[in-house]
Amino acid sequence: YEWQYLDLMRAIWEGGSERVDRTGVGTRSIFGASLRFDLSDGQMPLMTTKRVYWKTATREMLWFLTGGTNIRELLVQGVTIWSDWPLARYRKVTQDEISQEAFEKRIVEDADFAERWGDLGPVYGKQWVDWPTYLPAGDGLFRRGEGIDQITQLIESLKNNPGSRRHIIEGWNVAELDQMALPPCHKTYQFHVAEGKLNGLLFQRSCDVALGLPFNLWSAALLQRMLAAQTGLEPGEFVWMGGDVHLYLNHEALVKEQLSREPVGSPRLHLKRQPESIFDYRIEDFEVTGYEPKGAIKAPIAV
Ligand code: THF
Repeated sequence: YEWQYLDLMRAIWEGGSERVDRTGVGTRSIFGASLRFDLSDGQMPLMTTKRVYWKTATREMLWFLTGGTNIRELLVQGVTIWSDWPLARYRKVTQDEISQEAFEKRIVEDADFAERWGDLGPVYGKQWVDWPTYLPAGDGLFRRGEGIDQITQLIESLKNNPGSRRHIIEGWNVAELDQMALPPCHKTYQFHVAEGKLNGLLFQRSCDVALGLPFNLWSAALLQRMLAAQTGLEPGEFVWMGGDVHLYLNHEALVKEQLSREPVGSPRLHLKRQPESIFDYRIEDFEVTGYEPKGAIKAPIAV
C-alpha cells in the first residue's frame, strides 16, 4: 500500500508544475490525486519508509474531537506541530523575536497569554463539534443558536440510516474562514456503509505530501476506526483524494532519501478499549504493532 504514496511523491517531484504558493517557499504541484487503503484486520496507512509520529497525530485527532482550538492543549502533551502559526502571528504583531521554545513555554505556563496568543480561531475542532448557527431575532438581526455537533450527528446517521449518502463532516465554514489561522486542509470527510463495513473518504484541498500527508492519512484512518468501533461496523476501505497536491522545494533531501527506501512490514492498530462515546478515547487506548520503520527524516515546515 505504501508504494502508492511513494509513487505519488515521485510523480510530483518529477512531473509537478513549479508554482509560487502562499508561504513563498515554492512547490512542485499536481492537481487531483487519489490513494486507496484497506483497513481490514487492523491495517493502517502508516508509512514505514520514514518514522511517522503516530502518537502525535493521534493526540491531534483526539484534540479535534474535544472541539479545542488553542495550542495550549497540545503543548501540555508535548505536541508542537501547530505552534508555528500562532508564533508567526505573535512575532508579527509584537515585533518580539521570541524563540519557538520560549513562546511554547509561555503558552503552557501563562493561561492569559495562551488565551491571547494560542488560539487558532474556529478551526477543525470547533466546526466538527460546535458549528455555529444563527436564529432570526427580528428586525433583520440574528442571535447565536445552539452549535451543531457534526460528529454526534454522523454517528447517529451511521447507526440509524446507514444507506445515507450524507454521512459528512465538513470543516469548510465559508463564513468563518477569515477568522481561522489556516483554512482547513483536510476539509471534507464522507463515510459509506456497505456489507457491514464502514468505508471512509477524505477530500483534502491542499496537501504537503512530505510532512503533512503521512499525518493526514493516519489521522483519517484513525477517525474511521473509532467511528467503526462506535457504530458496530467493520473498517472497510479508506480513500484519500487531494486537490493541490505538492512537494515543497526545500523538501528535496527528504524526497530523495525517502524514495531510495523500501517499505517494511505491515503495521496494525489495536483499539484496546471501547469507550462509551467517541469523545472518551485516550492516548493509552491505541496500540500499534509491527511498526519498525526506517529512520525519521527531518524537514522544515512551510508556515
Ligand atoms: N502546513 C504545511 N505547510 N504542511 C502541513 O503538513 C500542514 N498541516 C497542518 C497545518 N498546516 C500545514 C499542521 N500539521 C508537522 C506535521 C504535521 C503538521 C505540522 C508539522 C511536522 O513537522 N512533522 C514532523 C515532526 C513531527 C513531530 O515533531 O512530532 C515530521 O517529521 O513528521 C497538515 O495537516
